[in-house]
Amino acid sequence: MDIFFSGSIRGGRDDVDLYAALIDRLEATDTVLTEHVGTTDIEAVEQEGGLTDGDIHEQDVAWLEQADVVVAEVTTPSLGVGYELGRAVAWEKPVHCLYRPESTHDLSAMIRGNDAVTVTEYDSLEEVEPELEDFLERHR
Ligand code: 6K6
Repeated sequence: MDIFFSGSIRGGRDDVDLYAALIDRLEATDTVLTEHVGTTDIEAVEQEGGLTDGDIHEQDVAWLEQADVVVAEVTTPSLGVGYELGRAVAWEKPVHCLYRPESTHDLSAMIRGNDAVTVTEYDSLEEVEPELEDFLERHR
């Protein structure tokens, strides 16, 4: 199954290690189309890659369209993540958002209030794994 993993890039990289761990977990059983979201030195990769913002948008929307499901870590607020989630919902893709309530960021009502989105609150990867597995199995 193809998974679009969504996580903050220009919105802030505080959670990059967690994104990498979540992507590793998802890749144990499935294909993550957006592995770069968990890359620590993404700014350097971004500069070396020479991609324009237009290229990035075009590629990500194509991967989003290809994906069977979307998993998003939404604790660090990001315009790009919000945009991707809106498009995924419009395409009726299954969307699972992961949010850590201990954070200083409140989750947007546009995510928590959306019946088309599953939101799981958690503190650690170990805690969220069973719900993530259940979500993947339900949409396989
Ligand atoms: C090239 C190689 C590594 O990084 C790059 C360039 N940057 C991006 N590459 C791919 N996807 C990106 C890039 N910047 C943002 N995104 C997409 O937007 C990802 O799918 C993320 O889920 C989301 C993050 O949005 P912002 O607003 O936090 O940047």
